[in-house]
Amino acid sequence: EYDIVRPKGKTVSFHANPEMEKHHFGQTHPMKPWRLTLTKSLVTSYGMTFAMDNYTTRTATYEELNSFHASDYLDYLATAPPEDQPRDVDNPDKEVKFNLGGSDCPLFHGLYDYCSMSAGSSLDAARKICNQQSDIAIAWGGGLHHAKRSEASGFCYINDIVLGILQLLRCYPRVLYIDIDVHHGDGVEEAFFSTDRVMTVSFHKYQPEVFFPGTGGLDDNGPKSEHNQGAHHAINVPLNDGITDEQYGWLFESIIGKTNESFRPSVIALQCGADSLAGDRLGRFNLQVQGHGACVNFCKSLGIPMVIFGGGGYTPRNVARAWAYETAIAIGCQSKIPEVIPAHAPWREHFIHDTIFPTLEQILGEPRANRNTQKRLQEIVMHVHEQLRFVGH
Ligand code: V1S
Ligand code: CA
Ligand code: ZN
Repeated sequence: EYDIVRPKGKTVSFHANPEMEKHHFGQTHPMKPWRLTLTKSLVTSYGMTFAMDNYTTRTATYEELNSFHASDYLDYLATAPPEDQPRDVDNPDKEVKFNLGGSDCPLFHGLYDYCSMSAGSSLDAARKICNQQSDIAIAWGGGLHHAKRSEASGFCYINDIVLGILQLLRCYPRVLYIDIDVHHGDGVEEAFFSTDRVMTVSFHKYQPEVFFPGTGGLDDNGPKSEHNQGAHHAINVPLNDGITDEQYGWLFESIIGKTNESFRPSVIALQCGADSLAGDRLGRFNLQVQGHGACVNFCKSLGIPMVIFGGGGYTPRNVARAWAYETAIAIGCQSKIPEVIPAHAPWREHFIHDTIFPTLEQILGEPRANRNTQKRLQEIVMHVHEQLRFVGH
């Protein structure tokens, strides 16, 4: 019976920890960890769990987090009092130094556990790829691409992607990092800025001073010195509001196809932030579930082992739709999933918001005006292809 659902060859593993989903950033904060519960509920309702290896992940250890993050930062993260408790009079400057406790990165209850679970799922996924027990390993609870060595940023405290890639580098010579979150993957780019073993490619909305984090211009391609091994190994694809599935798909295939030929990665790390979907609370793009999923499908078609991470995504029902659809792509059953979300799906009422017959591939949100001209997109592809002339193995 398994053979009907599970296509030949590919083993997919799904890494999650239901405890992570119970944490709260605060009532008005856009990041809602329960979107992971909603995602898992759809995945289960469609019967996809039977076609994957499912793991409840452990928390990452202090030593594992320490392979990227500084000890003083981790120590403070582990002991900082939650916001509603008396302030730490001994450490007045630390919250400022580490960017903890503001509105973007609040000190909520159980923060350290939440971070260790997110990192644990990404590390477990990377290890399954390393020991070749999995061809595609999925960690929707990861993808927190803004965290720095000693600083929280943009809802991210621990950079689980950097930890996962460091793990992959122990077993594979070259890692291609691809980031389709609407924000620039600055933390991952910075961590691997000086190495030619990791190539980072981020697609994002770019409008410095207006849109977070303000970095990731077309000309930011790694260290300027040719003597630095990381030169030309950062690719940035700065976009404007309202990009469509068609334009994004063309860009993605032109850029990732060529990057794959030049860099010849041994493994792919794909951050699938769902805030690039239409109707996102923070995002500005017009991507539909199909267009977002097409990026996953294209990466899968390259036939290289892959770790898939989550990331941003602030309209929970759409995040769950996209990540359930992309789980189906990983398994290879996207054309077999029934159109209407199963009536028995727990949380189905969240999807009734759109229509009484909700589907995964719903038209999402009101479209925004498209500010991306074909001429500009062609210029971007030309620039990237020029960069890739310097990259070769
Ligand atoms: N855009 C945006 C945005 N919205 C918020 C926010 C809103 C309400 C709250 F209660 C708390 C925060 N913060 C921001 C951005 C950060 C976006 C992070 C995206 C993360 C990711 O999807 O890439 C990966 C998980 N922060 C800012 O724009 C910074 C400010 C400059 C303006 C907003 N204020 C609240 C903080 C400072
Ligand atoms: Ca991005
Ligand atoms: Zn984002």
